[in-house]
Amino acid sequence: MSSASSALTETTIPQHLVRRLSEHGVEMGFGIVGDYALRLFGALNDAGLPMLVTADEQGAGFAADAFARLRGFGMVGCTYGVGGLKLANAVANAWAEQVPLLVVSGSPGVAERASGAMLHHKIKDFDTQYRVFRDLTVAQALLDNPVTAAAQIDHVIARVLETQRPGYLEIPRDLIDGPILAPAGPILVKPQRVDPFRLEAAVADVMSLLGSAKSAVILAGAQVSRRALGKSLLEIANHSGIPVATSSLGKGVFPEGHPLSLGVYQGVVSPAAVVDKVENAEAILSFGVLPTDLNFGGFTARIDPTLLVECTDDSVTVGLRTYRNVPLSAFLPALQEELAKKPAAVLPSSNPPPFVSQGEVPIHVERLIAALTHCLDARHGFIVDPGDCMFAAVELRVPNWCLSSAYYATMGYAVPAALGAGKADPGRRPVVLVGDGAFAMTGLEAGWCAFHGVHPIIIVMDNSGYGTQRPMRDGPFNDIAPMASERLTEVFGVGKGWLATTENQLVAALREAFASDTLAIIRVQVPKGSYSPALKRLTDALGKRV
Ligand SMILES: Cc1ncc(C[n+]2csc(CCOP(=O)(O)OP(=O)(O)O)c2C)c(N)n1
Ligand SMILES: [Mg+2]
Repeated sequence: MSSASSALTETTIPQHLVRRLSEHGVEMGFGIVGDYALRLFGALNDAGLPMLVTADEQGAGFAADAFARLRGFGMVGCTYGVGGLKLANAVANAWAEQVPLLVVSGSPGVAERASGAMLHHKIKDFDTQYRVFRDLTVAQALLDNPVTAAAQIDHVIARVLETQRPGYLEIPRDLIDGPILAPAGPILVKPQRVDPFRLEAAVADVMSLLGSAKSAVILAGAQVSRRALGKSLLEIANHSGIPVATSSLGKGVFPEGHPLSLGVYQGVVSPAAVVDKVENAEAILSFGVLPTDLNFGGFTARIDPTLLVECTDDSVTVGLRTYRNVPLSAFLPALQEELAKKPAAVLPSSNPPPFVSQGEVPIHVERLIAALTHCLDARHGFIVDPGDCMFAAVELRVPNWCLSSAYYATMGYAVPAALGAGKADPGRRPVVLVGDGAFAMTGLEAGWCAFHGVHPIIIVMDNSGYGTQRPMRDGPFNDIAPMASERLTEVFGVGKGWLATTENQLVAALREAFASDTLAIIRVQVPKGSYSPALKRLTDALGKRV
């Protein structure tokens, strides 16, 4: 049983769902309607949960995913079959990257199913979509019984929040308006298991390691933000003076303008100075880093396991000793408390060098990154798409949150994510860095952002195709149809676009776009064959392996 109280109130499935979502900070969903979902979307809207339409279901999924990354929970809705399966890739991304995203699909009514008729959008049988989502989500329910519907909703939401993985609800359209009984109290989300004795021992072990090590470094990962531990991390760094690198997926969990920030550590992908600092430290505190190939630069990271403290969602391992049932969520605050007993460190100061245009010269990838770094401040959040943009962003300092599909690496995440991010954190304007190939996939969602009052700055890095693939194996399959993406603002009838082919044009476009408050699309043409230093380092190291 996932509910705290046995008192019951009469409600409906959509009303109960809206109540549960609002209890967990979700006041809107994203999605595309259809006849199996019309009553559902209507009832959700009537109950106070607007469903924001996007150009495509995958875009709705990415928008809801970004909302969930920033708010701790998000919801996407769809119609049956044609809508649900288009969402599958976005939900796969949420599973892989541990995002608490709830999928709610309308579906044929219970009575319609009983007839076995060949209804539109049906695939093999009525449960095909359910079976697909069973593989992509942590908990699922077909709400075909009003007696159990509320308990099923509560169970799925509790599992999503406990595990930080997506969940799935399917609602037959003939059960939308009928009465159900639901518990009056809140959902019981099981706290993570913590062994207090092992927690104390793990903290003591790490304190003793830090006492003897001449140098230490923190590696922070996405789990820090999934478990809302950013403040604890900041306090630990501020007080101890230990420098912080993040993983690629964790970029932004520590402010990169902070004097202790080393930026991203990603094996050979990172600049040599960062690699030296991390790999030569005498103690490496890894907080919630998922051990993925991309996080570790194609597994080129060289970390001595005997110097590593690895803190995960359920254990702490110090060298060769593992403390089970010591989750990161308990360990970080406990370590923070222990460190606070020691005198505070004096922090160094950091000033990134200014960017000065070299005139009417072509723009190379690293110069784009240097120029962009200077535009970002506390008013912005950053979203980056896979491809060379993501590798290049290793050298970019983000002052706040950063969102990306940095493990599952699905192209086309960034533009639709701007909608969800802009809604989840209306105080910050999303700045998107995306490749021309990825923009071709989901760039139309930029118009939907503006339609819903979100006005990102979108920088399309146009390197004439699938640049990331070229150094590994080039061919006509890496060439794509050219697109004047900056002119889309004319098509949308909102915002402004720029084409920048020289550094002077880039500086002018960035200045105007950051000063404006409408949708901005800057297409930055870089010479074909211009790659980020990070991608060069990776392909040099891995070229023969791909
Ligand atoms: C949905 C999806 N399809 C295919 C890929 C494989 N892939 C990885 S990078 C890449 C090229 C990306 O092109 P672009 O967005 O222009 O960025 P660039 O590599 O040029 O920097 C491709 C096709 C992927 N990651 N995601
Ligand atoms: Mg490209």
